[in-house]
Amino acid sequence: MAGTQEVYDLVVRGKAKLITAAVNEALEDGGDPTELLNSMISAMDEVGVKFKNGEIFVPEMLVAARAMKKGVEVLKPHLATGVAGAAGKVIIGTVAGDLHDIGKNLVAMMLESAGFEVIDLGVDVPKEKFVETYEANPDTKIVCCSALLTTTMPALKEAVALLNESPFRSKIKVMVGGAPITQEFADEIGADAYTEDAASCAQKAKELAAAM
Ligand code: B12
Repeated sequence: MAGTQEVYDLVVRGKAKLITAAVNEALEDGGDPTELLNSMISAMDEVGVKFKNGEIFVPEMLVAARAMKKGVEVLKPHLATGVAGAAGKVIIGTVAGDLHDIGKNLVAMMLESAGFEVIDLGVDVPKEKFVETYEANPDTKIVCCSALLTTTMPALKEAVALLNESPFRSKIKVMVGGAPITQEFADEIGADAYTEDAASCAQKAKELAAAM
């Protein structure tokens, strides 16, 4: 679809000013919101490859991220389906030292769409903050931690360890994710669940919450 390709290109080129109109147009032309979202995710993959190959640098990654965020804002109402808050409360954040939030934001958006009330702690979240936020919201069912850098995988491990030591551990489920995370790592650090993407995270969260 032409609109999907255009949206992809605008993210890769970091054209935040043009993307709102392009996404709106693609939707008006009957474009599928999920397909448009997936094209933006693939665009970020291309940006990552270009960065790795030294073709672009941090500022270009940043403008691509901004463009994606703008595009996602337009898509958000088209992806939401569930009744807000009905499925329970989720705390989410990107771990200490890590500033990547696009994936975490998508997970938060999908969880909201699945009917969860999401408390989003943002990026660079100290491990204690996850615990304090639970203590202030003891009706929370799931805590989600995201890490995008191999160098912040230890911070993810520490955050999960602190949650695992907490007196309320049996009352919550801990989910982890992010590009470098694997099922094996999730098992090793004692998380309850890992999924590869935002849609499967929301699905898994629903299953976990229903079984609690
Ligand atoms: C955009 C970007 C940035 C932006 C971030 C802007 C923002 N607001 O997020 C900026 C410019 C700030 C940035 C900075 C850096 N970045 Co960067 N960045 C990226 C890039 C291109 C895209 C990330 C992204 O948004 N992907 C799209 C989203 C949708 O995917 P995702 O995050 O993986 O999320 C999905 C899943 O993982 C999952 N998920 C995510 N969280 C969770 C949580 C749970 C609970 C679950 C279940 C699932 C889940 O669901 C999501 C949706 O499906 C990646 C390359 C890549 N392909 O990942 C590099 C990349 C992650 N960055 C990298 C690097 C090296 C850096 C810097 C160190 C660069 C530097 N020299 O300064 C800094 C570090 C800053 C810091 N302290 O965090 C490397 C990491 C390498 C490594 N092995 O760790 C990558 C892989 C690029 C590369 N190929 O080299 N970056």
